[in-house]
Amino acid sequence: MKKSINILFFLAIAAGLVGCNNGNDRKSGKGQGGLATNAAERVYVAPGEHDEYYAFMSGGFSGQLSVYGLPSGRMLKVLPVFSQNPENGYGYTEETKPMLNTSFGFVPWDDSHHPDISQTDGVLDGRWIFINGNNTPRIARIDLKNFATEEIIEIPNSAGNHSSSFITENTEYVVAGTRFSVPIPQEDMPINEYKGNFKGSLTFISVDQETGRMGIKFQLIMPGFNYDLSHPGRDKSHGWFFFTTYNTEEAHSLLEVNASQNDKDFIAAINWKKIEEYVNNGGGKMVPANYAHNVMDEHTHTATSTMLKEVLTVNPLDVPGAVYFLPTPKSPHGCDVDPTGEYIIGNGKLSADLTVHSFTKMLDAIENKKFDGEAYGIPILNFEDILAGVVKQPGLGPLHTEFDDKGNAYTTFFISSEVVKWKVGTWEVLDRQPVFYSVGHGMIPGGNSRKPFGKYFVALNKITKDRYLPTGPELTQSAQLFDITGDKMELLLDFPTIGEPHYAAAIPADMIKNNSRKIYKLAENKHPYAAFTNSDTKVVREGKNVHIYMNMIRSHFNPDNIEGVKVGDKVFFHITNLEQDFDVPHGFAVIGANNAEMLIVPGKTETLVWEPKQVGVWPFYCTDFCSALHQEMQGYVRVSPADSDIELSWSLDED
Ligand code: RUQ
Ligand code: CUA
Repeated sequence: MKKSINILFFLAIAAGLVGCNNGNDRKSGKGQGGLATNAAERVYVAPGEHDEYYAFMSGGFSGQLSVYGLPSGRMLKVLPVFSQNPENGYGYTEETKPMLNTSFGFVPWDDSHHPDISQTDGVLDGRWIFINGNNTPRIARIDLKNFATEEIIEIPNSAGNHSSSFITENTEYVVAGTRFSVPIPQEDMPINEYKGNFKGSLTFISVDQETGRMGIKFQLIMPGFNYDLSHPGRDKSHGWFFFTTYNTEEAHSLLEVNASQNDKDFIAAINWKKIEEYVNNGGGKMVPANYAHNVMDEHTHTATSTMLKEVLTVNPLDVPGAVYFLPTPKSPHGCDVDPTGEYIIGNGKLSADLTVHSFTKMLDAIENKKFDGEAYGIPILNFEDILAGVVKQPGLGPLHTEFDDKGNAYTTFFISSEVVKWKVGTWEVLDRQPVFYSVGHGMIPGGNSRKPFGKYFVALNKITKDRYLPTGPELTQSAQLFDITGDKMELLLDFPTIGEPHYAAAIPADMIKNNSRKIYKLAENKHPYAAFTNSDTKVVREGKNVHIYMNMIRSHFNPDNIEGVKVGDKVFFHITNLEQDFDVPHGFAVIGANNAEMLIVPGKTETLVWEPKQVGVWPFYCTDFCSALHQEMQGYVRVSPADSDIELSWSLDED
């Protein structure tokens, strides 16, 4: 019982302090933390004008990624990633279903947390954005030319893929770390044998610079802690990767108490260049595994899923000098590296201060063996010898730190519900602003790269309470936009978000918009069921499978009358959108389909399966208002009894 008292006491104090610190601001949001003057003007993007930044916000439990414009806060698109999306048929069409294949079968949902945009020389380059699936461990790559998920790789030997997906400064690797330690390989064993037996994997996925293709290079098999967040070293610390840990107690029950016993947990510092070299020279152990690698082909518009059967694992003890532990107070959550690469910030959730480690001192401590014991054979560096400084009493419940272009850091505080700006190097607190309410991540465009763009800070809040019109018991979560160009942060705007955004990433619009695809060229369409001309259109029976080769153009389907389908058939509507103009998708829906509609963009072919269950004549139609004659864009399928001998036939205007 005694051990739980400390925690409760801490939380009670925390709650008390919140009350006296911010009581007034928190109620109205219009006190000293209120709105900047002329805020409306500063976020106003006139009709027809474009926003200055794209912001990509994780959807959390929606499993998606949403695209916003900044500073307006206008939502532009939801990009389907790990969850089926009836809005465009992602995860419902035959072409996209393989994207959601895993070793557990078809998994049409996930919990997406941390988007990270690809970089070249430590600067955002706008090629791809990566995001993690937390629940069934996966990493996705979204192409920022197509704004489409093009690849998903499952992570074996992982569970709660949370310290992911962060990339190195030339996008050499995207990294995935396990939150839960588990038996590796998985096996049937008593839970109370966790300690010493469960392990945590940190996975380094290489990225092909031409195609973006991902492949697991190696998995580091670490002690059974929880690996919470991570960030790459950059500039001088390029070649290293840092992961926060909690539950170094290796508790397996009532973690809120049992994983809060140690005064310090660790940041694991991983010299991935050293491990890469070891692996390139034949090091590591190939072990059996089973994980899906799903890739979308740009020309057939079809994803394939391949099950991979082995993965290269590395025991940290086999690569001396590659892994160290940096003691970090009280269950650190965020693990952030400043733009110079010198400072590594551990945001201890239960700590009163923010701890900043020095990379230079870390190297020196390694060199001079300034160790303070070891954990499972991994050296623990001496805390005082690597400490760069402490931000004293900045707030309560620090979660994440982001950086601007002027040497300042911005840390979010969940319990005291505020963002605190402090000076990197002097550790002095420069400003604090309340947020509404309970901020998780914060985001500055480029704020986790060598070149932050500054200008805005976006707070990603968990709770909105009174900020918007009530919508029943479930309220929206929200983002708050601050102008950070002056000495004081100025609140400009609240805007609602989709799902629960954990992290977000933003980039100047110019770095993406000119590259954005307008159409898929029909001439490059290699889909095996594409139908370009009237003579390509047909209906083919293969046993109980009926394949309809159809196309669409304003404002009809070809064919639009089909007979000879029977109850018990499986009907494949393969539809090619013949339009070659920007912004002319057509949709397709058929009565009683057990999936969704599909939205087909110009030049693409997509397939929806329909299993007619009732005899009759059933309509299908275009779901996207595409012309004045959109309502005319329709057709019929005649469905006859299973034993009928009506021949297949198809027509357009009785041809
Ligand atoms: S987390 S709110 Cu999933 Cu990044 Cu800290
Ligand atoms: Cu095509 Cu509406």
